[in-house]
Amino acid sequence: MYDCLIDVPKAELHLHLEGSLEPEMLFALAERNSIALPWPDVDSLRRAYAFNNLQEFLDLYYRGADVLRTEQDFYDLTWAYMQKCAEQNVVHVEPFYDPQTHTDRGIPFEAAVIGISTALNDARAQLGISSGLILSFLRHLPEEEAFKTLEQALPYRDAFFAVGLDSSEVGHPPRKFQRVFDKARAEGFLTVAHAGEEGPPEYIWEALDLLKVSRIDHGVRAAEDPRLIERLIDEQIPLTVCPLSNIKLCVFDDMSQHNILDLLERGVKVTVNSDDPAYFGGYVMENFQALHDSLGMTEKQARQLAKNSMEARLAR
Ligand code: ES4
Ligand code: ZN
Repeated sequence: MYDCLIDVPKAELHLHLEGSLEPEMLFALAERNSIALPWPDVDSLRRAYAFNNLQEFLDLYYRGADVLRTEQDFYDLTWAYMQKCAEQNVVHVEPFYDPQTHTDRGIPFEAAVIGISTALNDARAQLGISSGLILSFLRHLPEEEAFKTLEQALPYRDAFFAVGLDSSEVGHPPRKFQRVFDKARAEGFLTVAHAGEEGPPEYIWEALDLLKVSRIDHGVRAAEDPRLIERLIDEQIPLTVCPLSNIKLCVFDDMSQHNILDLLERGVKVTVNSDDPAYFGGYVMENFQALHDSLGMTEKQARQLAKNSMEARLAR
C-alpha cells in the first residue's frame, strides 16, 4: 500500500499547524524560550497523549502551543511540517492556525502570521509545495472575539485565503458565528468549518446554509442524516476526514468502525487528512496506512481518495 501510494500526489486540507508540534520540538522550544514544562521528558509527554474526547485533547494542545513565542518558532514549526509533506509527496497544503491561541497569551498577531507565511513561501520555492493558509476562529470564545481577530488579520490579508472554525464543537454551533463569517466573505475570504465531528448533523446543515462553507472539516456524523448525505453527494461538497484523529478522540471506537470508505463508495467527496499529526499518531501516509490495515482499503480506493484531495483544493 505504502509503495503504491507514496508516489501519488496528494493534498492535505485539514491540518492544524499547532497540532504538528512534535514533542521533541516542544521540548526544544521550551528550552530556547526558558519555559518550565510540567513533564520531565519527551516520553512522559507522549504518555499524556491519551484522550477520551475532543476537550481532553484541546486542553493539552493549548498547553503545548504555549512554547510558541517568536516568529522563528512559528517558522520552525511550519517548516518541519512542510518537510514531512515533501517526504510523503503531499504537494499542496491548506493548513489552519488559530491566531487567538497566541494573541490571548500576549504573542503579537504578526509573529505567528509572518513566521508561518515565510515558511510556506520558502516551501513553495524550495520544495515545490503549493499552499493556502486558513485563519481559524476558536468557537468556544464569543463571536465578538472572532470579529477582533478578523480585524487584526486584514493588514495581512494576502497571507490568508479562507477562514475556518475549530475548537470545542458541542454547544458552539456554526450559527453563533454567522455574522463574522458574513463579514469574512464580504472581505473576499472563502469559508470552511469543523462540523459533525462530535456535533450533530444539524451543525453541518448550519455550516452549509449559514456560513456558506466550501468544505466541511470532519463531517463524519453526516452519515446519520440521509438527506444530508444526498446533498453532500449532489453538490460534491468535500469532507476533510481525519481517521487517526477520530480514533484518538473516540469519535469511533476502533478504526474497523470508521465510515470513510462507506461514504466514499456512496459517492461523497471524502479526503484523508491528519488533523494534529504530532498528537494523533501520524501524517497523511500513516492515515492511509491505518485505513489499509483496519478497513482493507483497496489501491483503487486509495487512489480515489488522493484524487479527491487534489480536486477539493480551494487555494492556488
Ligand atoms: C482540533 Cl480535532 C480538532 N477539532 C476541533 N478543533 C481542533 N483544533 C485542533 N484540533
Ligand atoms: Zn481539525
